Amino acid sequence: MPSKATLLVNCRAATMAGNGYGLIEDAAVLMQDGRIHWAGPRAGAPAAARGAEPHDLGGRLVTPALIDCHTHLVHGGNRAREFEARLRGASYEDIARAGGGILATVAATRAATEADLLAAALPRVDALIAEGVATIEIKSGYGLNAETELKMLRVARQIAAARPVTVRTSFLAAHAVPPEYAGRADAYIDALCIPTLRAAHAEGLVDAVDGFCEGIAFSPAQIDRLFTAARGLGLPVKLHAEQLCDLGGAALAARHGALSADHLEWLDAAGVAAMAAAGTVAVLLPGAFYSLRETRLPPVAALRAAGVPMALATDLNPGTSPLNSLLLAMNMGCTLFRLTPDEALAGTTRHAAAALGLTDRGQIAPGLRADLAVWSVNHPAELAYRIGFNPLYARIIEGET
Ligand code: DI6
Ligand code: FE
Repeated sequence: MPSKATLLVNCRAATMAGNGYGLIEDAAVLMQDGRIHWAGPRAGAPAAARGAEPHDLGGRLVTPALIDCHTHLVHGGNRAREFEARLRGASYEDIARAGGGILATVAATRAATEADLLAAALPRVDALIAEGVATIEIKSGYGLNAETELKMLRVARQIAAARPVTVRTSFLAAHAVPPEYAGRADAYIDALCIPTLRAAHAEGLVDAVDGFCEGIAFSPAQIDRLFTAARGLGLPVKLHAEQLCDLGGAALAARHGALSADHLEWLDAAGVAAMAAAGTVAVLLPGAFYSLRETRLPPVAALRAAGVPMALATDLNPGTSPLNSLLLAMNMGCTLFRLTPDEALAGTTRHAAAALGLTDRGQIAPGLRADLAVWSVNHPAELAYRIGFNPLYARIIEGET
């Protein structure tokens, strides 16, 4: 039996369908069976709205629920001591080469049980939910052995059962070379990453495959082999590319039809063109830029001019982006990267959905999931404008308030 329809009224809607906010004054949104049935000016509501239960939003703003499309929020331990070391002058690469950095988190994550990892992750998830987030991407990549990579992905799946949130997983074993394979990155990709990917996929744990293509991590040739294996399994790919140097990672990702290339501070014109041609989303991560005190900006104007969709995410991780706020990522996207506030909101809704290959959310449009956020603000620019203030009033998940 179809559920009773609900009609949101006395609100403004930023639909994020098409360019800009898609702002509708005195809007109404008709929801039924977990989906958006219709949205538009209240005066134009269809006949079906008449029998719906009205829900008065008191003049508030309704947007698509937010999507954090790049996180590493399942991990053991933290790296506050590394934060201290960097403030004393050590660079991120110095620390990584000395066996700290990612490998410190690998040791802590290997030592943790599934229950430990879940208990540590849930408060991070809850903080995102409290900001109107309804979909979260979570990567593995702090295991670097089969047992721990699978453990991380199972915990990510458990989060979706424990909280009202959609979780999309990315397999990121190609994140760093573990001590067991020191100096043997090729062997690590072929003998560990690819077989572990097959095992994780067989368990239904993988929604996409990611990698870290950097001088301190994996070469384009190594990532190319991993991506070829991923596509052989029918899995989409995405890539950490051009964060610390330009290896042509984004162009490689685009050649594999990647959903996204992420970071991109060192992206060049050829990389922009390759992403535009492939429809690959640029995921910008101002939290990492800020934490590493980087100075080289991602080529936002060139991405915009080429029509490359830009998403924004927290990159929530214990090393380079201990940023547990997507609203703050939106503010940083504007202040640090010069995105406009409507680009920032598109970057955490419509384009974030595209970065995850999700076509059923990220806009207020008929047929899409009724995952919405209701904000106590007048204008959507306020979402990116304030720093350290959360105006969320309510989250609506599949039409349920
Ligand atoms: N890029 C990042 O920003 C994180 N991983 C990656 O590939 C950093 C991960 C860490 O330092 O723990
Ligand atoms: Fe990352």
